[in-house]
Amino acid sequence: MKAGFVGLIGLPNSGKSTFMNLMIEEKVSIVTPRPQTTRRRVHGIWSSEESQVVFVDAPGLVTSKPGLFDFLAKEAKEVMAESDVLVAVLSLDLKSAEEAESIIELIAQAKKPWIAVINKTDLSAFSHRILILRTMLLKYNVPILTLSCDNKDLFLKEVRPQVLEVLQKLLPESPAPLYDPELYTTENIRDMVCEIVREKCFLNLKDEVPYTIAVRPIEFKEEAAPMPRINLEILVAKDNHKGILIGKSGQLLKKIGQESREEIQKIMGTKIFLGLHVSAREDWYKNNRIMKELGYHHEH
Ligand SMILES: Nc1nc2c(ncn2[C@@H]2O[C@H](COP(=O)(O)OP(=O)(O)OP(=O)(O)O)[C@@H](O)[C@H]2O)c(=O)[nH]1
Ligand SMILES: [Mg+2]
Repeated sequence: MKAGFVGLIGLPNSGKSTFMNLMIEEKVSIVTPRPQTTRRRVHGIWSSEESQVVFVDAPGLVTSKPGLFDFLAKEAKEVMAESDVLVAVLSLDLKSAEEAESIIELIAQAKKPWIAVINKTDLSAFSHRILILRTMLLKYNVPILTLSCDNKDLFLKEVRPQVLEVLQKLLPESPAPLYDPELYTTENIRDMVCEIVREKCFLNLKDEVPYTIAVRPIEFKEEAAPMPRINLEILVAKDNHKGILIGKSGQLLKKIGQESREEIQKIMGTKIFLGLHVSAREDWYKNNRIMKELGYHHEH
């Protein structure tokens, strides 16, 4: 059989997480309209009798800056190093052609089999860019798929089979699947729950506040009666962000809590108790201990 890791590499906001979720037909990676949503690599698994594709969703590539951004850049590069096949996720709403070119060059330099995905083709105002990107890719002689993640039904019916066919040709031979074919992710439930809350924070906030939000468990009792008991801490990096997140008479935090609970209940298949506690830790992303606790940490 064929099995391997397929790393999704691209600029922030190009649609990597949306693409992975659609490929495996499960929501594993959080998606928001903001760049730099994904912070850690997330595995999404697609299995059949003959093959297993382990998608590795990575943070968008950003120029290295200290702290959190430095972690994101390293994380994306590690994903490139560890993958068997790479997918360059390019989107039509990119800021400049140079940005796309630098991603393509970086991927080509990795000397691994790769394909290019040109995403967001539904944005018709940018249709002319399809040709620009195709021309840019010509010299690499790699498969190019133009697609949109906007129409789920069409994606599942037409796009997904094409992507899988192309990827299966590039995957290495393997004596057995890499993971239990029943699994669709290697993420654990705690991490998924924290990510859902971070997504709802991002979706409900404006300005720069959400970039510096992190969520971690305080209490996670799946066996509690009468229902699982989950208390989470939402870390903000500035004291004044706390009030913004909580909102007037707690309305915003309540809304974030309700939206999160609904989604968590769906994936856990049971009603839950969810408590959210906001605390300010000045510039937590510069604090190695907190970064490590949050899993934003590299061994080397
Ligand atoms: N119009 C349109 N929007 C899309 C498409 N694919 C993704 N999006 C939107 O683009 C935004 C970013 O999507 P994500 O999947 O979070 O992008 P990402 O590449 O994972 O971003 P980072 O995690 O920040 O690197 C979201 O608002 C998506 O709904 C598409 O094909 N068309
Ligand atoms: Mg993402």
